[in-house]
Amino acid sequence: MTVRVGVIGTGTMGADHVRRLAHELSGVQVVAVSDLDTTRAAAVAGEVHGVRVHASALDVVADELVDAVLVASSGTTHEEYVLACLAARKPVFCEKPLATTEAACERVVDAEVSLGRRLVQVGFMRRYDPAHVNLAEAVRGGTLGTPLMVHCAHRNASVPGFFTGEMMVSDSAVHEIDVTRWLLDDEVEAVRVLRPRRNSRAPEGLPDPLLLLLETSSGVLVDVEVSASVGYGYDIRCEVVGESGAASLGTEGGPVPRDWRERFAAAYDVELQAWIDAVTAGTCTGPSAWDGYVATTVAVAALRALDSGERERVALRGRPSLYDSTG
Ligand code: ISE
Repeated sequence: MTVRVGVIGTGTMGADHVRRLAHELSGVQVVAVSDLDTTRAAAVAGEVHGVRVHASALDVVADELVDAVLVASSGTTHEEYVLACLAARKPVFCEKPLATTEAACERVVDAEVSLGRRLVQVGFMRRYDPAHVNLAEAVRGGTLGTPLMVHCAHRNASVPGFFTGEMMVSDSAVHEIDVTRWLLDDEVEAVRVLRPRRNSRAPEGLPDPLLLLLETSSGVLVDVEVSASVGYGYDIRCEVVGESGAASLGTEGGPVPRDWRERFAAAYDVELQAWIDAVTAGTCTGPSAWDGYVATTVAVAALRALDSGERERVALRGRPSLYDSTG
């Protein structure tokens, strides 16, 4: 079977995913795209044989030739498009964040729960990155002993003009929030955000860098440096310190990639192939709408902490049984 995919949003990530689906992966065909910028959508469609350009995202969802949808539009539009996919009973891969508010994420979770089966996979690609997978195996294998602390760095060489302080948390640190939960099989209970001296290379008004301190339910402390203007490249680090050992991604000291597309190219391939294979098999695996809801809830608490300068608690609702097995 070939899964016929419609892609909503043909900006940087969407265009990258169209090329990946069309040229790198198997069992899949891109058949439709849409973007607010129709010229951009037409340009991306023109690179692949047989892709229709729709005037609106909802037309992609409704297209009877589309079996499954990939949402890569801006975060504030995700809720509407994912809900439309659920209403149409179509599997949907949604780039992170699932949605930008807790309430929006909850509406997606509620809609999926009322269908009684998972259809949503969220794009937390680090769970598929070989270096992160090795680190997770080291943690789960027990050789490090009980985890005590995690040290993370998330450094961007530079960010586009529209990048805001809020995005430092909801677009960038949200990856470390998800990685923390996944690596440790633990939840974040509270968060603080500190502001070191500002990087003089940072765009006007951007609180860059930031230091997040996450506290998990079992008492692990996770520090996350988020930098937006380091200049030298895209540098992602993570070290888990346990009672009897420490392990890291093992990428430190190697060549520094330009950006996340280069750093996580292999992860995106594995992630989207896993999605296609699951759609083909009639299942849904990987990071769920629940994972998307939790990550956004922690990110929102971090934004409160950025504003208040205080320790902010994370309040999660009860997890529906649909999400009992983790991705
Ligand atoms: C971007 O939106 C991403 O998702 C990248 O993975 C992240 O590293 C970057 O900081 C974000 O802006």
